[in-house]
Amino acid sequence: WRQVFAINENKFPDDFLFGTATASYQVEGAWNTNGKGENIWDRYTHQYPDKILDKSNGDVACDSYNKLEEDVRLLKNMNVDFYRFSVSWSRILPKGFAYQVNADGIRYYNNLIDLLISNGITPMVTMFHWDTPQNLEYFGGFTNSLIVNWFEEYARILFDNFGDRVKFWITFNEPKQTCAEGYGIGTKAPGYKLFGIADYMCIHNVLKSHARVYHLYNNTYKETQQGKIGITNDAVWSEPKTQSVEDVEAAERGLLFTFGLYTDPIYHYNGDYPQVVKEFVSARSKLEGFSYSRLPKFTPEEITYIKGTYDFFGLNHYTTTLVNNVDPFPIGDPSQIKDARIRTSFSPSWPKTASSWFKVVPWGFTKVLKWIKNRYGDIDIYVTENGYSDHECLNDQERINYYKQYLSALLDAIYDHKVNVKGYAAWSFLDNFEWNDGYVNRFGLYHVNFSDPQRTRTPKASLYYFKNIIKNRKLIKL
Ligand code: GBH
Repeated sequence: WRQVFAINENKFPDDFLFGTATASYQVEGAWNTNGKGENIWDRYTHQYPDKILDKSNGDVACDSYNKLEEDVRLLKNMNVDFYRFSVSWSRILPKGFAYQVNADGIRYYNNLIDLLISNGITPMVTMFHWDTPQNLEYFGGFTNSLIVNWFEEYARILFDNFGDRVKFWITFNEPKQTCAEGYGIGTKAPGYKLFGIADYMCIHNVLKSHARVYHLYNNTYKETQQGKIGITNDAVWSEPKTQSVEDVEAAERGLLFTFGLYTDPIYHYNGDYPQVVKEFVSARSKLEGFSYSRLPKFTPEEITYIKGTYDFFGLNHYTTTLVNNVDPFPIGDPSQIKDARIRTSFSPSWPKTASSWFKVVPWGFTKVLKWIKNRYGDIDIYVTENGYSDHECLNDQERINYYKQYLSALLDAIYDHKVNVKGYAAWSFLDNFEWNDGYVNRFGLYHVNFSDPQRTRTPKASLYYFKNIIKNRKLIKL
């Protein structure tokens, strides 16, 4: 017999990149000035303020639109290698369509990109972080398959204007939220509730849109612009609640429904949705009286077209749930949870955060990274978001503790399991508009005072901690 020791290495690889991330609606503000058009988050927060914990919105947010020089100075002060931000589609195309380009939007992102580069910071640009132009939503948004063309037109404008300097593109941030929360359970904009139906329509079109833009870049821009393009998905690690065969299978199925549904068509060597997802949705649809599966089918050509459309794997990771198997739910309204036949819960022993969905489970991070490598092979992974939520506070020792534990778990994945993690972005650079949680729950390394018209930024204790890790390229492990 022999005991296996973890390697316990504490240094990040020499070429490892550190960054921090934000998203347009959460930080920019300037929602209706200088030519920007309305998007679905403008509409949703104005129409249903009650859906936001403090009835707030992103009208001003961190006012990053007007504080570009200051923000880049703060980023420079952090020593980050890259800054991940998203472009507001309706700031570039106020009507959603390409017939009207807002010159001020182009100017704004040009300035941001130039300023980052002149400060030695690499821009990593997300094309879409949930803020669909309202005009497109009138016609179904991501449930309309024509969005594949609309998104391609938008992407072309981004490549034409910014691709000479942007070498790192992410088409979509977390399609799961756009689809399952936007059109399924309806807790995010546009707030429609047709779970198990519209969410599947949406993911079908997101995947096609992503693939279209990957091919556009690959065929038309890559040779001259020499960048990388991918997509970011978020994984909640699914841990079996018990070691019973049923629960072990349910946990794997849970991961395939909440993550593999979005990632298999792109990264799996067979392409297409996971087999178990296709089977469970189809069987349940039949029981409900559908003559076809609620999960749309890809043609063989589409499977091939979508498969392999990545230069890297973008991963957002925050937390873990316990998953157990459940008997078939009684027939009623369809839902993805009923399709999956799972129930999720948290262990009472897991430390809480300010967000109800979020407990601290560092080992889940190692497991999810291992799972990706096992299922999809040795792909370069960029962690495009990871971070901790608390309430307003400057001496944020719990956030420091979170980063220490999760970055340790990441090093374990690199050294103990040879997972190719190439970079890591802390969420978030600034306290910002945290969607349904408004300004109540905070993720920032810099505190932002939202009652101050200046939106003053102040470093938190965690900023100094993170900055030190970047400087030393190593971690004092627990
Ligand atoms: C990320 O999503 C987002 O990309 C980012 O914009 C956001 O600020 C950050 O997380 C922090 O939330 O309340 O039970 O309906 C992370 C994944 C999954 C977080 C679903 C919130 C809501 C679950 N998210 N979730 S619930």
